[in-house]
Amino acid sequence: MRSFTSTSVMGFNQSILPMRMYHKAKKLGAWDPKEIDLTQDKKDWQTFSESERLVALRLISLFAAGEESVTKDLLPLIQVMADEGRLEEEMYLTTFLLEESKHVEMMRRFLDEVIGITEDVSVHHKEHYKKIFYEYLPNAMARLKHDPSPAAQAEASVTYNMIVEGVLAETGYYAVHRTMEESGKMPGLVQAIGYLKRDESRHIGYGTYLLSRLIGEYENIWHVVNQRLSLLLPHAVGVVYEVLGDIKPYPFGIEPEEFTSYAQKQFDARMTVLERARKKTVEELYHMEEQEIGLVY
Ligand code: MN3
Ligand code: FE
Repeated sequence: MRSFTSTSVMGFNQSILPMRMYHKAKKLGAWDPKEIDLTQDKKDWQTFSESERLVALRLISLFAAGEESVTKDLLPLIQVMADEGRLEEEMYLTTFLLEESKHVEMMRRFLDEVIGITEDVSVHHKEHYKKIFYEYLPNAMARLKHDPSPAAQAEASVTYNMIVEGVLAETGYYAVHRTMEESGKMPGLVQAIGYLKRDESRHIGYGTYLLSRLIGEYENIWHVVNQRLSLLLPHAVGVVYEVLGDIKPYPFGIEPEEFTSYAQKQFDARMTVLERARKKTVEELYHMEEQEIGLVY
């Protein structure tokens, strides 16, 4: 029988973490990629050296397809939550999908208006990047359409939230900070990345919550999470070398090792949170605090 949360005696479960994140997202996710001023970025681009241009173009082409991937691939997870009757999670995930759309919109603006590309820039996607974005991510998310099991959900969320968002996107944002923000270049890009980081902090927070909940509810999930992580982590680290490895001297005075160790640090922080989930009750996991999942915004 069809039933409605909004007309039930209880109404929404306002106290669970995804519902609190839904309210946050409505307020904090309200920025418009169209309003970011890219005039100075365009001028700065003209002053970049060949190697600086190459690394910036690679970064943006990885970001653009990465944001497009997460926009394309999220729907099966939303469907699973809807099918499980988790209305509060579904409501949060609608903000998540809108935000990914805005991220890919923003990245295409850089390619069009700042760099002015005249060719298909997917030539910058190399072996490790392709493994993740052409294969592991779309396959793990598409699997949910016919297999919504807890193990499949965990595998999807590890790939999407922990590796793609938690390690790759975060490391990419850090790269923009180290190359552009610290040298006072590309203020539009820096401003946009500031917004992206806030949105992404909620997305990763949701993944941390989902995985914690699955780990707490089902015996075998911890093992699934660990296996998936060890499969993907080397590819995530490999992407750093694909961006920087062959450009000598390294542009903007940066070294790849700084970024691989940053990626590792991000990863360790997420693992600490997930490990804690094993000792918590399911009730506690539904009501985790924002700070516990590393949510800043
Ligand atoms: Mn994003
Ligand atoms: Fe995201």
